[in-house]
Amino acid sequence: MDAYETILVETRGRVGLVRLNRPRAFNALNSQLMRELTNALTALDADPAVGAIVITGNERVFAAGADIREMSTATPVDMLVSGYIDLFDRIRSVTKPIIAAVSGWALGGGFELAMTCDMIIASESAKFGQPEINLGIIPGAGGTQRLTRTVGKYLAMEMVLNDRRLSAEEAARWGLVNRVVPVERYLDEALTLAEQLAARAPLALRIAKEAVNKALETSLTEGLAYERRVFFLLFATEDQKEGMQAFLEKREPAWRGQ
Ligand code: CO8
Repeated sequence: MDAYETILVETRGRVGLVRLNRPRAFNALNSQLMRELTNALTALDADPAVGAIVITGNERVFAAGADIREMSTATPVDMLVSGYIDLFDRIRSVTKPIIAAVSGWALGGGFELAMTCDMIIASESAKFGQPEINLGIIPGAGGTQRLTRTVGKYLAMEMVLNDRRLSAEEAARWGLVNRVVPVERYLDEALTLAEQLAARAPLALRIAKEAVNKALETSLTEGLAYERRVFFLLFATEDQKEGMQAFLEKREPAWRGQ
């Protein structure tokens, strides 16, 4: 693994675990952290020994957003040339499932990071919000788009325009998180879910992620046609033969990712 200063990276079995680690700045996502995070995710995505990834912070904070200190004097050209927000597209292009394990604050870019992940496990203390309006800006890494697609126009308007924050329970009610668990268990819960995912047929898992994401980006007709094409494609894999044979022979399949 590369040496990182703002994140901690380890593998547990077939799960890659990335911890955001700027506790004194409430894990504010400065450009160094975003670069290190995307480099780590790219490396984990390329590692055949890893099947799924968990991103977490600490019990008190997932991430309190972009680093306001770093951003405060930026010009539009600085923001463009730095490629800072483009790094979110690299996270989005990771092929393996990513779970955000969120405890405490997930604000601004921190909430956007969690929403860029594929599933969210929240601790009872998790709090979600898009407070950018207080700084005279708006969300810039998907907050107006992913949030609205998930919770609909009216709540998104209140959160983005008026800094309405959601408790973990409210987030669960609005379909923003997969489940809420006690603070002592949120990371274990996310790791267990990631282990289950990592044990699944790798190519089907990858295509399943792509297909679900497609649903957010296309019309129903296009999405259904896409699903059918990739469904057919999986019949070219050894894992499809193995999965069905194992079912017929009443044994566990041995996936090869081929
Ligand atoms: N940036 C920089 N430093 C921060 C940030 C931040 N986002 N959040 C907290 N800190 C620092 C504080 O400055 C403070 O540092 P110091 O001790 O040196 O003064 C330390 O963390 C602790 O913060 P507080 O004293 O404020 O702690 P509280 O417990 O009173 O409050 C909060 C915690 C509620 C999290 C509070 O710190 C807060 O409101 N933070 C700002 C949240 C915010 O506005 N986030 C949005 C930022 S803008 C954004 O994300 C735009 C996204 C653009 C694209 C995405 C790119 C990643």
